[in-house]
Amino acid sequence: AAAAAVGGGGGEAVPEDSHLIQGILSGILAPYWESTPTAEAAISALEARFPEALIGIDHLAFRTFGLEGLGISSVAYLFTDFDYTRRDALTFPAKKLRACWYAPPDPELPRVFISEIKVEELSSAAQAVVRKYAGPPAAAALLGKYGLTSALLGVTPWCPPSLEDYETLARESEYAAWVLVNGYALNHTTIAVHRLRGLEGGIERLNAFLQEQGFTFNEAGGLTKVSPDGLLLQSSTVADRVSACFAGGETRLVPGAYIEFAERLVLPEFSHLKPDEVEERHRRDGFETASADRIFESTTLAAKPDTV
Ligand code: OOG
Ligand code: NI
Repeated sequence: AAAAAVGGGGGEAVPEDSHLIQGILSGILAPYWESTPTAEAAISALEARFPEALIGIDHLAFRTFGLEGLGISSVAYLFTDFDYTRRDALTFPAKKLRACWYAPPDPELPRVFISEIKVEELSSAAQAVVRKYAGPPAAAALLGKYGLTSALLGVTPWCPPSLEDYETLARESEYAAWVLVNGYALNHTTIAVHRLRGLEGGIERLNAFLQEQGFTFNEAGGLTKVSPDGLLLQSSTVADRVSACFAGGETRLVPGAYIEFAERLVLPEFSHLKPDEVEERHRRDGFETASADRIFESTTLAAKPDTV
């Protein structure tokens, strides 16, 4: 499917020096399209509705355990190696999370949002579960080093957990439980709504279109999350539930990945530009903590049986 494309917007050719990172990202996306039917279906619906549009990815997001060797840096190195720039740090005290986003070296590549759970702030029972699968520091460093390789292969770097351990984590942090069963799998991909040629009415119209098609959105904090400056608008589906195999041979449906939509409006200083003069750099960049806080709940909502 065209959904395999990683591409940014604009429809320009992919620069030569992006070839390898584009290939790696396509590889990381492959298991995501495979295990997230809602994402694949949303892309298909958009392609059918906007046949002339080149569907671009605004950002990709990963989740990690914030332990030495396994945290944000165990994903970030791939991007900084390919000239991404580390940008703002965001914190989510109630969820015990921190995150950082990385800007691409050219607008054809997606931004990257990487978060980690502050393991040392969890209860001792939950910490013991995380440390059991991460192993002692040297082992954890090895798992972290090959974390993205495991993402390419569609496996977790650690052994399948026991159902009991999974439930211990899930009771305390849905995020931690998500990382335990999903590992370095892509958490979500985000469609750049502002690049959808032919869309009138922006993200609100897009949400309505997808809701009419039967897609279920994360309505925590409202259907569309709007930044205080009014220039970054985001929405997301409730995560798909995926079948996870546990150490004792049990299988359960657990929250997997989801798809997000982001519309970046033109910054006031560039409002004089004609629509065809507007480039990605003229639009609101970055992320918004309050919105992100609710977008994290796209997987939490999938953990509730009544949303199946
Ligand atoms: C990340 C949630 C935040 C955004 O764009 O602000 C986010 C996650 O669920 O891991 O995606
Ligand atoms: Ni996101």
